[in-house]
Amino acid sequence: MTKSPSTKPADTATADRNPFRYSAQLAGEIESRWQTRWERDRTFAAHNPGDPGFDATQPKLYCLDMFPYPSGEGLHVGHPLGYIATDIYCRFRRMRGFNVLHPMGFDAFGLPAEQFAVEHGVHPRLTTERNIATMVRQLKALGLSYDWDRRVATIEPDYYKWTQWIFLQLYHSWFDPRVGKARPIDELSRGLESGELVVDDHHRATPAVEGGRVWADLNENDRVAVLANHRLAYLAEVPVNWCPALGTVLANEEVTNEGRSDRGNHPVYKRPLKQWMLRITAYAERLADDLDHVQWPEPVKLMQRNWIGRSEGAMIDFPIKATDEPIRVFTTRPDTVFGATYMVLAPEHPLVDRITTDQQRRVVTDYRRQTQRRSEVERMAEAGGGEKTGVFTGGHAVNPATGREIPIWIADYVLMGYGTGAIMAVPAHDLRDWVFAWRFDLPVPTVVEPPAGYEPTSEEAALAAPDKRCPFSGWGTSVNSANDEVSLDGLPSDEAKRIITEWLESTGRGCREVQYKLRDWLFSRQRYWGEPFPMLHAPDGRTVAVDESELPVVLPEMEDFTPEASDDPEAPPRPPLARAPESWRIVQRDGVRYERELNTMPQWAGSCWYYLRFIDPRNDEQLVGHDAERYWMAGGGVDFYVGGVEHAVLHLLYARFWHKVLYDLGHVSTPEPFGRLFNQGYIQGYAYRDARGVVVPAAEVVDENGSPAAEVQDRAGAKFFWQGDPVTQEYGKIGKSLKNVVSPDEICEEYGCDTLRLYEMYMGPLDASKPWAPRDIIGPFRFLQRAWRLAVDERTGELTMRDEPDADVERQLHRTIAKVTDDIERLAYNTAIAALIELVNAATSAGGLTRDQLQRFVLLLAPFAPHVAEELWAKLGHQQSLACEPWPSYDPALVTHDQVELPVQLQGKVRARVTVDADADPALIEAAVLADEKVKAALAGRSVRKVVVVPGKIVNIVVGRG
Ligand code: ANZ
Repeated sequence: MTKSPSTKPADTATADRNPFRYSAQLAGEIESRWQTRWERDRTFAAHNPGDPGFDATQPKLYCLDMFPYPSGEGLHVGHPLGYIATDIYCRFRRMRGFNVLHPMGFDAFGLPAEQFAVEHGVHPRLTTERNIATMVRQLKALGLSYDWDRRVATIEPDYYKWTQWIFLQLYHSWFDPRVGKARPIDELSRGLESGELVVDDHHRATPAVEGGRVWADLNENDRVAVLANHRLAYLAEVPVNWCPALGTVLANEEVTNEGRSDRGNHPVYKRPLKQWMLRITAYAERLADDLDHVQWPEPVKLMQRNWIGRSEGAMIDFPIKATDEPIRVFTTRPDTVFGATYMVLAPEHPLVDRITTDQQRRVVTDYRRQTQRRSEVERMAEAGGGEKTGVFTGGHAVNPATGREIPIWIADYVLMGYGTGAIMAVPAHDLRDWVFAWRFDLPVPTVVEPPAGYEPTSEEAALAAPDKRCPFSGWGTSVNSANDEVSLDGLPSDEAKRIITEWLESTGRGCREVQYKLRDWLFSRQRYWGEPFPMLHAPDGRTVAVDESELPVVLPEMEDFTPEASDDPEAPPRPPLARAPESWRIVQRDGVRYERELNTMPQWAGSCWYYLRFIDPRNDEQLVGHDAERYWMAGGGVDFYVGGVEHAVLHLLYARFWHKVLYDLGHVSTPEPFGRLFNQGYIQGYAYRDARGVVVPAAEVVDENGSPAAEVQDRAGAKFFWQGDPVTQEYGKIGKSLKNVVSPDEICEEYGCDTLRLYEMYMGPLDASKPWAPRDIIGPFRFLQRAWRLAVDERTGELTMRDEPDADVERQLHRTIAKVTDDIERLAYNTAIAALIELVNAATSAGGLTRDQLQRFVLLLAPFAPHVAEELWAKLGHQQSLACEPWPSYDPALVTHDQVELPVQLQGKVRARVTVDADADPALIEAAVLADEKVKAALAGRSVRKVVVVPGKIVNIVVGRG
C-alpha cells in the first residue's frame, strides 16, 4: 500500500533526536515483547474448579466471541471489532477480580475448503489448517487475551467425537409432549409396552384411547416405525433443495428468495431424498417462550420469534362429496369461515388424486409437474400479492358454516409443509385469495366490516379491484356470518373467533390449534468435509446407531472429493464418501454387512455446542465435566456473547435447540446457552464498480491525479479509475464480496496494534455500523505518543514524574476513573477513550503526573492499549503483568461536577430554571428540562417540536400548535 506523507506516523528527523519516542517501530518492539511474555506466563489461562490456582471466592465471567471460519483470506479489519470489544471487557473484569473465561477456536468444516479441494485436489484439512495458522497469528498480533490452551477446532476428531455423541443423544431420545421435554427413547418403548401409551393410524404414540393399537400387536417393522416417528433425529424421504452445482442438498435458509444457493448463486431444484432430520419443531414453543428470559437485543428476539412463527387459530374440516374423508384446513381466521367460497390444496396434497375428476386430470397433472420445479422459498416469496397460478380439480367440498358447495382448486401459493397443506379461501379478507379470486372469477363476499374511518393499508390499496373495492385483512366486525345454530354478526373479530371455534368444537367440525412456521431441520449434506454420522444401514433397510464406545467415527482419508455419479441420471450423485475405501464404508457385525451413512453433518453442527467444549476442552470422558459446566454456566449460561447479527436466527436457534435437549437429558445445568447477547456493527468501506456493474478491487482504484482512492475517497467531486477506466463509488460492509478488504496486519505494521485497537473502538458506538477511514488512524496513534511522552523522557527513556500532584488534574483523574469504569460496563468504549484523551491533554498542559497518578492512569489505559500500558507498568518498577492488578478506584466527592443554573424559555418567556452539571451534554440537559415540573405545567400538553440548548447559557423550547 502506498502512503501519503500526511499519514506517516513518525517523522525520521525527530527519531534521531528522540530515540525513545513512541514510534511505530517502538510500538512493534513493545507489542511483540508483551505478546511473548503473556504466552510464556500463560497470563490469561482460566482455572476450572479443582485446578491448582482456582479461587472459588472470585466471581466469574464467561465471555465468548462467535468463533470464525478459517477462510483463506485471513482476518480483515471488520473481524476484530467484536474481538477487541470483548477483550477490553475481559481485561477490565480480570482487574476487577473476576475469574475470566475468554476462549477462541475455529468453525473449521465447510464448503470453501471442500470446493478448493475438488478443484485442486488438495486435502481440505491442509488448507484449513494453514488458514487456522494464519488466523491464530493474526489474532495473537492483536494482543487479545484469549486462553489459547483451550483452543478447539470443529474438525479435530476429539472435538467431533462429541458432536457425534450429541447426535446419538438426539437419536436415542423423544420429546414427550405430556411433560414438554426430551426423554430417553427407552422410556417411550416402556410406556408402550406397559399400555400407558398406544399407537394411532399414523404410527404415533398417544395416551391410551379407544381404537389405538397396543404394542404387543405390532410387528417389528411397525415398532421401528413408531419409534422413528418420535426420535429427535430421524430419517425421512423429503422434498429437498437440490443444488447440482454444489453437489449437495441445502436447507431452506441456505436458498435465496430467487431460488438460488446462498453460496455461489447456483440454481436449486426440489427433489425427494432420504435425509436425516432433527425434530426442532418439538421445541418450537419453548424456543419462543424462553426468549423472555434472555438478555438479547430486541430485534434478534423478534427475528427468532418470526422464524418460529407461532399462529393461533383453528383446524376446520370441510366434507368432500367424492370421499368420506374431509379436507382439514388450518386457519388463523376461523371467524371468516362464512366467507370461504372455494378451497385450495397444495399441488402435492395426497387428496388431489382422489378429488380430481377425469375431465380435469390432464391440467392437474401438468400443473403439478410444473410446480415441482419451483423451490418452496420461491413459492413462499410469491405468497403475497404477486401473480397467482392454479387449476380447478373438478371436485367440490361443503362449507361447514354455510352448508354451500364450494369448488376445490390446487395452487402453488399453498405450501404442503405448513398447516395441513390445504386452505379455505376467503377472498374478501386474505390478500392472496383476493388476487386469486379476481383472476379466476370466484365470488368475493364481505364477512368482516372494517372499523369506522378505516383507510386501506398500502398493500390492500395496491390490490384495488376494477370497481375500486379493496380487500380488508384486518380485524373488524363480522357481517353476513350466521346460520341456524350460530351467529357472529355484529361481533368484533377476536370475539367472533372465540365463538366460532367453540361452535366448531361442540359440533365436531373443528378445534382450536396453534401452528408454527418452524420446520424440522434438514441435517444431511452430500459432502466430504463434515462430521460423519455415527449411523449404519443394514441391507434390509434397518438403521442402527454406532455404539458410544466406538466414537469418533473418523473421516476416512481420500484423494478425490467429487461426488460420485449415480446409476440413475435423474438422481443426484452419491456423496463423496461413497468412494471411501471399503474398510471404512462396510462394517460387519453379527454376520450382517452394514454400510455407513455416507452423508455428513452440516457446518452448523460443530458450532451448535462449542461454548460447552471451551469449558473443558481436553476432557476425553465427557462432553464437558459436570463441575466445570456448573461453574462457568451459572447464572443463565455464557455471560456475554458477542457476534454479528447475521447469526441472529439460525446459529442461535440451532444452538438453543441442542442445548435444551442436553438440558432435558441432564447433561447441562441451564435451560438457555447464552444469557446475554450483543451484536457489534459492521465496518463499512468504499467499493467500486466498473461500467458493467462488476466490483473491482478497491485497493487498485485511483483518483484523477493518480492518488490511491483510500486516501481521497470522501473528497467531494473526486473521480475514480481502475486500470484507466472510470468506476463508480459505493459504500458497503467491508468484505470479500465487495473486494474492499483491509487486513489488520497492514495497520499493525504501520502503527502497532494498540493504535488499531484504539482506532476501532473510537470509531463510534459498538453496535453502530461505521466507515473505515484510514486517514483517522493517525489520531489514536498521536494520542499514544502523547500519553507516552507524558510518562517517558524521549531522550533518555527514563520516567518523568512530578512530586506534588496538581489539584485539578487529580480531580480530573478521579472523574476519568469514574467515567471509564462506567463506560466499559456499558460498552461505551468510544466515550471512555475520549475521556482518556482529555485527561492526557489536561495533564500535559498542567506539567505532568506524579508516580501515583501515573500508575492509576496506566491501569485505566490497560484494557484499551494493553501493550503500551504493560511497558509503562514495568518501567514503574513492577515485575508482574498488570493483567490482574486491582482496577483503580475514585473518591465520589471529587467526581461531583460544578453546576450551573440555566433559564428555560418558552415562546420567548423564561418559564423555569434548571440546575445541571456544567459540562452535561445537550441531550442530558434536554431530558432534565422536559422532566421539570414547571416546564411541564407551562407546556400544558402542547407537543415539543425542538429543544435548543445553548450550553452554559439558556434553553429554548419550540412547541407545535395545538
Ligand atoms: C382463512 C383466512 C382468512 C386466512 C383470512 C387468513 C386470513 P399465518 O398467520 O402465517 O400462520 N394458510 C394456511 N395454511 C397454508 C399453507 N399451507 N400454505 C399457504 N397458506 C396457508 O397464516 C395462516 C393463514 O395462512 C391461514 O389462515 C390460511 O389462510 C393460510 F381472512 O385461512 B387463512
